[in-house]
Amino acid sequence: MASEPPRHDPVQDDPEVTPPRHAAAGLPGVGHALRHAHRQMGVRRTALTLLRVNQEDGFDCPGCAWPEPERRHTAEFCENGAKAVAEEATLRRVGPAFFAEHSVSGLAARSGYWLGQQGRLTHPLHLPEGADHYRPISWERAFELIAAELNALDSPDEAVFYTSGRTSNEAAFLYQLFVREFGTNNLPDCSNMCHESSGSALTETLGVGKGSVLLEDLHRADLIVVAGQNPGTNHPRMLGSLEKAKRAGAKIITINPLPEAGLERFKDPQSPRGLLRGTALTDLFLQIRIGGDQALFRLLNRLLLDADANGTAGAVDHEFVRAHTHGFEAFATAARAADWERTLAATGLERAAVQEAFRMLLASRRTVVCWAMGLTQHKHSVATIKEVVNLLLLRGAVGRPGAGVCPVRGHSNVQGDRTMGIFERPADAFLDALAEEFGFAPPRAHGHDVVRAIRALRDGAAKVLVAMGGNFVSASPDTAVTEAAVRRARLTVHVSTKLNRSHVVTGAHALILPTLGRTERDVQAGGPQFVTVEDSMGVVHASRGRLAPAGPELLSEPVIVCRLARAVLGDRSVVPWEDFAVDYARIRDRIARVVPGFEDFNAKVSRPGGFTLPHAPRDERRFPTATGKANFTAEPVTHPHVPAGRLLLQTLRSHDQYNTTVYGLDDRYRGIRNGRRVVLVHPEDARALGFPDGSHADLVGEWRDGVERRAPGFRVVHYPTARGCAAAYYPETNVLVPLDATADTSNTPASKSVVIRLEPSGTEPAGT
Ligand SMILES: Nc1nc2c(c(=O)[nH]1)N[C@H]1C(S)=C(S)[C@@H](COP(=O)(O)OP(=O)(O)OC[C@H]3O[C@@H](n4cnc5c(=O)[nH]c(N)nc54)[C@H](O)[C@@H]3O)O[C@H]1N2
Ligand SMILES: Nc1nc2c(c(=O)[nH]1)N[C@H]1C(S)=C(S)[C@@H](COP(=O)(O)OP(=O)(O)OC[C@H]3O[C@@H](n4cnc5c(=O)[nH]c(N)nc54)[C@H](O)[C@@H]3O)O[C@H]1N2
Ligand SMILES: [Mo]
Repeated sequence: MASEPPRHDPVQDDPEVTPPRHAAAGLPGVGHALRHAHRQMGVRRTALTLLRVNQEDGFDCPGCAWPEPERRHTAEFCENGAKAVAEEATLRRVGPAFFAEHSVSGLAARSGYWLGQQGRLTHPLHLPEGADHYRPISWERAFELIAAELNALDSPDEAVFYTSGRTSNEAAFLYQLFVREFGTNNLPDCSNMCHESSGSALTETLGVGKGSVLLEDLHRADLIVVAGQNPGTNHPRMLGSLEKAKRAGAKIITINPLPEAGLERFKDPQSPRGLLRGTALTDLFLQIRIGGDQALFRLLNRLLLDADANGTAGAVDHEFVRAHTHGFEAFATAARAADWERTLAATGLERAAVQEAFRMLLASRRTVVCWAMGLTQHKHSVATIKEVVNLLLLRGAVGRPGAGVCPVRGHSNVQGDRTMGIFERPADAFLDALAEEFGFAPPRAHGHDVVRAIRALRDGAAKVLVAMGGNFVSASPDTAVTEAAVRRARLTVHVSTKLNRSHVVTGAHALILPTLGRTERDVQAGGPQFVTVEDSMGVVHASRGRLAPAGPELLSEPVIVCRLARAVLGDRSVVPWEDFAVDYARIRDRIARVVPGFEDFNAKVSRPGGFTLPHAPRDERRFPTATGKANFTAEPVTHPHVPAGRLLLQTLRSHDQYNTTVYGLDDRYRGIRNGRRVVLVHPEDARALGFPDGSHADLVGEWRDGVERRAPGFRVVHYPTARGCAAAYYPETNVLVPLDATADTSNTPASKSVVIRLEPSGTEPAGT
């Protein structure tokens, strides 16, 4: 039997701390996953559900976007994938009785963990203006209310339409179609806070904003660099790929301010040999200072250029540089001039370690660089990723088997959503294709990304927020500012599976529209439906849910969009919404005619394993950039400035959460149990600041606007992070990330480089 949700809300948690682990997964991981799943869905449902994850006739794991291997295990999932599935397939429910009992103001005082643990949403709900309780509402009436608000706006640009990254290709395509026919490009998405910096950097330099490697490239690489990523927690199946590459002879360099257990040693629960001994993964660990990666890659590039000048054959792939690149001279001049001492200081590394990395690079013909949020969430993230590209271009390591760029995506369909047109700055070619296919004129002016959407809500320029999934209020930066901005809205609407804080911090009135998850059967008038997703490597495949829906009232995301669009647009729409809701193959036929690479979509996706989207740099060394070549760039090297006595805080994930969804209060690999309000600080820094291990501190943000941002009551944990750095979990620390502290070009919140000071908990801030 599945157990009840927690009665007590551990808002005031009490962390226990033991030393960090040095290996990931193995039997303990499987045990944890099963215990968690049993709690949420009981033994029988657990067995039925987990066997369907990532199978060819099953559903795509809602955990992460790491691709499935060609030869799949019967259990092609991982501990954290199992937790993500259990979270959705839980037997717990929150229906009308729950909302009659709990007021919205009462729920707003609960933790996000408690809210999420209550179970699946089962009924459409309305919070009327001035009321403090959600009430059940019919779907029809809900759509009428949204239509009335949207149609009363002075301009379509006064509405904002957010998307999180679990939405299927079919739902995403319809959603952007509706939003554009309504008349705006205000389509912010979670990608704006995630890999936008990767997209910006790769589009400018390589012409395609996606990764250029397939799984087999990784398995064939000589050298894999894993920078700013914690796959043991966030992409556990990637460890299996790294292990496979290792066994074929690959070396691995890890660049991270934290020694992450998963990258040290991996015990594969799917192989008896791996379970016992495990595989040491990292050959060279570079414990970088937060934000020091651009400097490190600049030094490596300088070493390669110096070696080339000294006649080391093969240091620079001149043939590739000549044939395929642009801007080499300007870049080389800047890189040769890199000042060793100053640049090295930004990395916090020893010179010998950088030289060792350089020797490993030189020995590798096929190099892949993988990265995630540790590279994308800084002010200089785009410049950092461009420096990574410079290195790979020097080595001719793009469009060569076993080599390339590998931004590792987060949400399971975040890449697909963007391919489907969820983008506030759509390309003209995409809009032309939409216009041609459907016969209306899409708006051309660019829309709001997440940060600009928050400003528009704050300033009263946006009045309606519609969210297709996600948890806008908790995922966004500057919690106090964001919550106040959202509360100014006329109407907030969330299409959701689980209760979260965005349902209780609302506009004047609010709607919750409950939807099917990936694991659930989706039957429409045209028969059983499946949807499609695109993984981190551009492979598109089908996903079929098998479980009975969490309640009879639920509608699928595509149907919600179709009915919403009809209610809002009425006869003025030229799109056959009702047809699309009958059979999703009809949506795919339209996608096939609008989105390049999807020709013959329905036929291709019915093949086992799906199909791989074309990628010009990978497939033909063709670079669709402004210059028609792969672009070297020469950005000035910078790093975050940290005044004396201050720390640079990164806000990251524990092992027991999925973004704002908290599964539990443990972070097993880091040795933290039963609590989330911890701040990890190097022992010497902590002592110098007067904080012994186990003492309590408020984290106080320091930003040029002088506004005090405070996250109170964190247990100080002495931890082997890089000097001058600190780490604490998101979303508890989002209150510290200023709305205006964003990455250049991509506008991604700089949530991995927040300057803070520690103050003893409970004391008044100076001057008050
Ligand atoms: N179980 C689980 N899986 C997930 C998620 C989840 O929350 N839970 N989230 C999903 C999503 S949306 C995403 S985007 C991904 C996120 O996957 P990750 O990017 O792995 O997530 P974070 O926890 O933010 O970890 C960032 C890593 O970068 C390191 N880092 C921080 N700053 C720097 C820096 O300046 N330089 C370098 N080199 N490293 C740095 C941190 O120490 C940490 O190891 O995971 C996806 N998968
Ligand atoms: N400080 C800080 N802030 C960050 C980050 C960080 O590292 N540090 N990371 C950023 C990143 S990388 C990301 S991607 C964002 C994440 O931002 P979001 O994607 O907005 O947040 P999630 O927590 O993933 O959203 C969880 C909610 O999605 C809903 N949901 C789950 N499955 C489905 C589904 O199938 N359909 C629908 N309609 N709803 C569903 C549930 O109601 C659940 O409560 O946060 C960003 N914010
Ligand atoms: Mo993400």
